[in-house]
Amino acid sequence: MKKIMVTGALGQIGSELITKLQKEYGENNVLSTDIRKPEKPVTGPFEILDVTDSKRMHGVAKEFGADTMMHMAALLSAKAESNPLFAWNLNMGGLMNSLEVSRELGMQFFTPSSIGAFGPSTPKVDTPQDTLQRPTTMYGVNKVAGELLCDYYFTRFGLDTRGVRFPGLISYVAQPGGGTTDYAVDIYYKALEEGKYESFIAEGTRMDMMYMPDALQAIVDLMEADPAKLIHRNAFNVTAMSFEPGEIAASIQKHLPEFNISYDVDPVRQAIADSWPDSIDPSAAVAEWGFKTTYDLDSMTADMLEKLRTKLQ
Ligand code: AKB
Repeated sequence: MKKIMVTGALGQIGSELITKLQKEYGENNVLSTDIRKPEKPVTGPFEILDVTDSKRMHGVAKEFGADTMMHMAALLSAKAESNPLFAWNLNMGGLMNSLEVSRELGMQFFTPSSIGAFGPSTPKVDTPQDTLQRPTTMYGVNKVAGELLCDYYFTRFGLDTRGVRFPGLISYVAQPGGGTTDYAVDIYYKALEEGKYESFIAEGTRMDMMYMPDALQAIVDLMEADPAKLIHRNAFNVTAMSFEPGEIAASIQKHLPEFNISYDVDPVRQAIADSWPDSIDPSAAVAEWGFKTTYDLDSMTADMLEKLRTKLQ
């Protein structure tokens, strides 16, 4: 049975990932770590950990007997743009430490990259797995450097590194913080709470998205995949859908006909979105480890609204 250590366990992905991993591998085999104290008790073991503290990271991983590292702690795109130096130190320092600790302790390793690793000169539609990557954001620079570092640790040290390029992730459990795709989560809350939403992303701006259950399954499937079949190891394009704000609004209107969307575009987040692909091609992930999704826009909307209704009661 795996013994998995998760950094950033209280974040948007981390908080659902630990529940999924506990179901798959057992509650006591998943160690949650985060720089923050949990607001409510978490199930399973938990340790406070600042990922820039490599000594403590090593100690915590060793004491737990971890054989797998899932490094999720990172600053997202919009936040990184407002504090680029801090983003570099956290995103790159945290990644370097978690790779090093994994190398020292012989662990399997996962970290997510992002559609943010692409830039304005990348082909915008059906963005291929292997293509031009000249991002114009600090987050994107971090993600490209991170993809290369993970490849380096595999080829140089034989570390079993694996990873995906996530699109915007949508979930009802934990809110994202500081991302460009966050509008696609906010919109569901506001639809139920206020019946309207003012989007900071302009009409017509397409980005890739995925519902959280599909994202979590993708992590488990990639980590369990036969290494002999992996031509790529890190930074697999994965996506479930591509839409623009008007289309998600229309999907919500099928359940809440009175709902309406208006626009007050944030220039910083819009510029980031404009530099990212409209849609990426996940065929390498499909071919090499059987990547698949179960939710499209309408089935995700139905589930989000149902789950959020209960949550907001
Ligand atoms: C963000 O918007 O920064 C993230 C991402 C696509 O990596 N959700």
